[in-house]
Amino acid sequence: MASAAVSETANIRNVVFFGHGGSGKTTLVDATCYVAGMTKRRGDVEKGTALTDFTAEETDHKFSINLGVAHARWKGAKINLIDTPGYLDFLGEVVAGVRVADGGVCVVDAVSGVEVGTERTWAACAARGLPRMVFVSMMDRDNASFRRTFAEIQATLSGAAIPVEVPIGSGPNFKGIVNLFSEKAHIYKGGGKGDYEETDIPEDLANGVAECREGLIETIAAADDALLEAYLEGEELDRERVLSVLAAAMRRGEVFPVFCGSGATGDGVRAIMNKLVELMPSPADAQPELASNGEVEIAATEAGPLAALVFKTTSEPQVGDLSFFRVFGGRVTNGLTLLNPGRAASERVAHLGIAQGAQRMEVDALAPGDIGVVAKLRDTHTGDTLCSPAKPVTLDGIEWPRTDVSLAVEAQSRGDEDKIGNGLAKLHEEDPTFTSGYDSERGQTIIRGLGEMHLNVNLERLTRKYGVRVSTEAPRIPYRETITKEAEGQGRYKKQSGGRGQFGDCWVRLRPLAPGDGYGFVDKIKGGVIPTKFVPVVDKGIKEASKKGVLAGYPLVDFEAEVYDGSHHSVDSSDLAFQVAGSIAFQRVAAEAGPVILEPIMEVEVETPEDYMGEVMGDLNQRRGRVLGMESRGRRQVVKAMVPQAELYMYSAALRSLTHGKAVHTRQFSGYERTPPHVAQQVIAKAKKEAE
Ligand SMILES: Nc1nc2c(ncn2[C@@H]2O[C@H](COP(=O)(O)OP(=O)(O)O)[C@@H](O)[C@H]2O)c(=O)[nH]1
Ligand SMILES: [Mg+2]
Repeated sequence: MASAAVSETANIRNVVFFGHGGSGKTTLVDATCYVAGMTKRRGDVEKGTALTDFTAEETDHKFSINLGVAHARWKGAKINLIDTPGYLDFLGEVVAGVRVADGGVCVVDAVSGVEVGTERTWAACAARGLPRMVFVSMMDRDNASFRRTFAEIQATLSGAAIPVEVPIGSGPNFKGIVNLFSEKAHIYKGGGKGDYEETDIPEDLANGVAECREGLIETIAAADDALLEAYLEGEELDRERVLSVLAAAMRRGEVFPVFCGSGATGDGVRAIMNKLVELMPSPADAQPELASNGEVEIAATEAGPLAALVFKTTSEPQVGDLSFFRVFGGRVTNGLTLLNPGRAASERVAHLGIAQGAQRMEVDALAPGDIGVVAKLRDTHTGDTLCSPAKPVTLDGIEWPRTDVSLAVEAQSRGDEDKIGNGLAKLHEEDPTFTSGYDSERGQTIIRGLGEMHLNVNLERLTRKYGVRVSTEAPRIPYRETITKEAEGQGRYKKQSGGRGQFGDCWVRLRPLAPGDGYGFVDKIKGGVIPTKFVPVVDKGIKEASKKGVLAGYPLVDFEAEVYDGSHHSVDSSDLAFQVAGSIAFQRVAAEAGPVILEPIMEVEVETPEDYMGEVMGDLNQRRGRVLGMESRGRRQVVKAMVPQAELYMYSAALRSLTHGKAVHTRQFSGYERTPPHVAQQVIAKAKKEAE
């Protein structure tokens, strides 16, 4: 590893790049490092050479899967660049990146505009109150439109978005921009480094530019009384003063400056880099960090107290385990021993480094607020805090998104089960949004994540890193049974053999309860026909027996059992005999009580562009979905529907191909409903076959 200089807190900017998949984030981050002279050549996502898309899985798939860390030294600052994936299957990576950033750049493609991934990742950033800028990328592409894209940004992301530059031309004629602060034009020279010549504003743009500048200055002035007064008095406003008011307003979430350019050509990259340094807070100016349930304030100073958050763990072949972390307080030096308070583990910091994509440069120390990487921690995982053993503190972890897609997996070769179990557990430590476990009701190992692509990527990792293969199948559906009418009957157990016999006899009435009410028992025995001590045993017998329903062996739920008559034998009656009698009564009576199969129903929300509404609705229909309602969200429609879980297998993949990746869905368990007869017949037939 090469070595690098230590950067001090006031000069650090931690910036997360986020937005819809394919909007140009990775290309922009790569361009930033190239323009700053950090890298010798331009990387290309398509060729697998982009700085932050270097893992085998990313070069295979040709899009970001992991968050990637790089840095650019620019105008005396060290900008830590956190590139995140745009596909919502990997939203966990975005959330992790946002957790350790002090500001964000939302990348929006000037051709496709604001898409669902833009809005979701914007919301993740907004949830933490990060100051944000917007970069309208792909200005060099045919059909690029800054005006249209800006209108969408205002309508869907925030009405407080405001251009700080306006493009000169677009598509193949994208020549430059007008900087609304300096009121100068930047005419690009080409060559990939974003070099430009500063000129006067072209005549034909003068009117439009004046209007935009006025809008910008008015917006900024409105954020500060003194500045507003000076503006209204017609004073010449000092540039530094305007920028500092803008930076403060951004921190309060009142203004979101909008830039434009092309990551592919590097044009426009210098302007946004300048503003990242000028407008984004350093860790010292960022929102205060509270640790240990809000009890300890962590300052981005030497005195700290020392606290660092691990936000990403990777384990690449040949490299081993790497932990990426942000220092929130204190200084981390090479050789230091830290405490992981959550796991009571002591960890030594060896080969402390900073990352440039796949490369690492060794550093002696990381200043408060900086982002670094350390190899081979023993027992520290994503989301953990590292602190000084002398002053243990725990930072707030990362609020991972809810996972709702699952698959069942099975070892392809026997004997691999343990390796698979260990591998899946390791993958969870790297990526907490990926979980797994054995489900005893289903009799399957279930993996869970944010979408099928997320699950498949983790299974690819399992094979690549742990050398085991699994096959996948649909998770078994946890059907239930219930009864639909009242019925009654007898359960009698009598056995006579050699010495003492067995005798139990009960009369039981079963009646349906409301969905979700579970099981109830009523004792209506009179005159001690069943001795008091045996009544709870009858209850137990019924309850145990109901774990296997009478149609297909699924638990039978939502019913009440009333025992109202019976008989006993002074010698032969026993707990066992009455339990068996209860069980027999249940099986007989339940079969008479109109048993039906219930299936789990999910409440599904699909967000899709209007153009695909027809396809989405048709498909939901085929999946036996019941549409509850629709509403519009920007240019998109949100459809709410109840869909049986059995029909949602591989739904996110189906939705992706149906809508070219433009629609997404979420789902949530809603409750159980009766299956239609043809489905019930299939379930029963399948259970019969499996029993044989
Ligand atoms: N013409 C042009 N192509 C771009 C630009 N930015 C990215 N691309 C291309 O668009 C595709 C997606 O870019 P990428 O950086 O991977 O997007 P991400 O998913 O947001 O990281 C790649 O093929 C890039 O080469 C741009 O500003 N102009
Ligand atoms: Mg990317």
